[in-house]
Amino acid sequence: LMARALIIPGASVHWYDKPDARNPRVAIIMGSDSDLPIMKDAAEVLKTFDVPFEITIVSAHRTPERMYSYALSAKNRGIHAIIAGAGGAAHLPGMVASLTTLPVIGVPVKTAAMNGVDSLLSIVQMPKGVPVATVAIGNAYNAALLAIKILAVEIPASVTGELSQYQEDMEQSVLIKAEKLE
Ligand code: RP5
Repeated sequence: LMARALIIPGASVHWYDKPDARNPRVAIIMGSDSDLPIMKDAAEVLKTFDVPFEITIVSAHRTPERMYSYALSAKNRGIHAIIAGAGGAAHLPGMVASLTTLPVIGVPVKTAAMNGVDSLLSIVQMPKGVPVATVAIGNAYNAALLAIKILAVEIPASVTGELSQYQEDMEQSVLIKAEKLE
């Protein structure tokens, strides 16, 4: 059962390079469709940088077998990094990390009960030996940027170039604000 349901129409696959046109490089997964309003930020960033990705729902608790097969097959399918978002007892990123050698970036999704602190602690407090790179609560945006940085180690300079430009633009926007205050 290796369904790859794509839940954002038109955002399923984006490519930066013709030979890789059919190969998503980043996987965005989440425990529930209720995580989508947060996780779509990651999809938007990947689209902006023209990085091919897939996005779907994989629940550690509700679809454990799907999580298993998804995590075990991700590397062979050409995925380079997995962004996993979950809320509450957020076991998806850690469980996926335990099943693959790919880097996993965890996104703690904000919850009603504890504002996402439960999600953050569930994701960040991994045991020694099973790392998950955890971003701030709700910051799927940063998860995608980190995934792009991982990819940029070995993919065409076009993406690396765009990253440098992104960082320069960010610096300039702060410097302009600082100048206005002086
Ligand atoms: C987690 O439980 C999901 O990642 C989601 O953040 C949370 C609530 O899920 P729903 O009850 O909205 O499906 O597994």
